[in-house]
Amino acid sequence: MQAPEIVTTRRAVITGLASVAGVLLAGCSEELPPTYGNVLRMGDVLTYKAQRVLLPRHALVRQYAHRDITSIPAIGNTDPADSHQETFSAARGPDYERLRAGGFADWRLSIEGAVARPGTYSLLELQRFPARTQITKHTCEEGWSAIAEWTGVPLRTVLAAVGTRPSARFVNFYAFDETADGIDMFDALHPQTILAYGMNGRAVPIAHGAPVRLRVETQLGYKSVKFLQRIVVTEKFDDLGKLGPLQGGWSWYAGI
Ligand SMILES: Nc1nc2c(c(=O)[nH]1)N[C@H]1C(S)=C(S)[C@@H](COP(=O)(O)O)O[C@H]1N2
Ligand SMILES: [Mo]
Repeated sequence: MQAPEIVTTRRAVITGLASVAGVLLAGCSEELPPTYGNVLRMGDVLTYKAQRVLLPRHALVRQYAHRDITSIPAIGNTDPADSHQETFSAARGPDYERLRAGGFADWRLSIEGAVARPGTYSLLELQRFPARTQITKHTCEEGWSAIAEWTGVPLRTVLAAVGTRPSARFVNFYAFDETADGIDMFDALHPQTILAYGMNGRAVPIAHGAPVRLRVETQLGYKSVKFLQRIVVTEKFDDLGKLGPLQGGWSWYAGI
């Protein structure tokens, strides 16, 4: 019985935050992601409401200067419309091709699930939110790293706009290729977790995830899903089946 112990440990750490204790989930072992957490993984069991209280606890990852920017390879899928690529989606690849041909004017990011106001956002609508620009190091699980500048809207701004339900615990991201991945509320509300539409001062290039990609600066590269199509907020853990990392042998939590 590992889960109750985890909950006890985490509860001890946040002693004094009575309002947080009230929204801790108890006895939810089958809903926990398969990471054998320590206190840093408290996002796995804490709800949106609890994370709002804990927001000041977020430590920022290192940010770099313009002179530190390096070249960055395009890795994994580099064009969701290309049927020869390993993660090509017959269902969504042709949609991507059509949207790209129109300069992504018709692209809409759908945000649904445990939110009060599910809906869709155009690129322009995302760009109307206050933007954040950060120069960060991308670390790929294959062993390389690179520094680039990313501009976008903090995910937490968008989550606030759609009205994430207090009980929500995870945010899952679906791409135009056969890729999906998820993060807990702790990383979703991290100030450096952004929906990026700009890279090194220009629009995100196709190979790097156009028109909008996720940047999760606290985790390894594969969690930063490119070519975003849909975001689903959930109360329960979802391994995302064959689209997700686990069935391919990767960790769900890939903290750096
Ligand atoms: N949709 C999608 N997102 C993805 C991938 C992918 O193949 N498809 N590859 C991941 C991996 S393993 C890495 S290292 C980064 C690479 O981002 P880059 O191409 O901008 O360097 O994107 C991640 N996001
Ligand atoms: Mo990667």
